[in-house]
Amino acid sequence: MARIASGEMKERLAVYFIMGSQNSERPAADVLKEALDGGVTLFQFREKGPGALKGADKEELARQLQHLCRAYGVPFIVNDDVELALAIDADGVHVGQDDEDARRVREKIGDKILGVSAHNVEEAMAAVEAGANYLGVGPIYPTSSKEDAKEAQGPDVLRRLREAGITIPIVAIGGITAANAKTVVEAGADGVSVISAIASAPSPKAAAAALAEAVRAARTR
Ligand code: 3NM
Repeated sequence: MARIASGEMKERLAVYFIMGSQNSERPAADVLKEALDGGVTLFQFREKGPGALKGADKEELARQLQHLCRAYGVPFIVNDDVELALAIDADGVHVGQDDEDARRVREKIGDKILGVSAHNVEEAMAAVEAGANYLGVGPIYPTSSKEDAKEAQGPDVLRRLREAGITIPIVAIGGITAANAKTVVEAGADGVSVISAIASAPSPKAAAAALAEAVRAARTR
């Protein structure tokens, strides 16, 4: 796989859905299928927190969700598990600041997509140096989907990163909904990353479509 071009990455980040089995009472594959029907452009398998699957069960669910993503032509990213990503030939890996070092991950995954969580200019610059294809920046708004989330930063953090000269693709995360998606894209994000706005929605399909429309409208302004 050739390393993804920045422009293509920005397009792919429009509606970035993140989910693990712990994020919905419903089967993860059902939720993901509906979300893909609604227009999700990138997916991250994040099997983390209380009740998360491990070992063979985790790999089995990963393969099932990856199969779905492939059917829709949507890249499949694995959160913080390089071995799993390599075992199933995922399209990429996402790591946070407390996970495996981004530079080491880049060495292991070659040209696969590398996403890194960054909370400030210093972390963002280090991630770019390490070879990140995109940055996940958050939490922008309060979130209840991540136990150890930092304090919400507001959309201004996106503006600060852009003003500091960070040009690589950025996806905003944390408490994002169709109602505030426009604000974060206008502040400098290329797209939005969500768990609950889709996984907890009565209709994941309608929720994904609403997010896609909000991002599209904000981008063309
Ligand atoms: N990472 P929701 S916030 C997985 O700030 C994750 O890095 C965050 O879930 C960060 O869309 C978060 O339900 C949870 O708020 C996002």
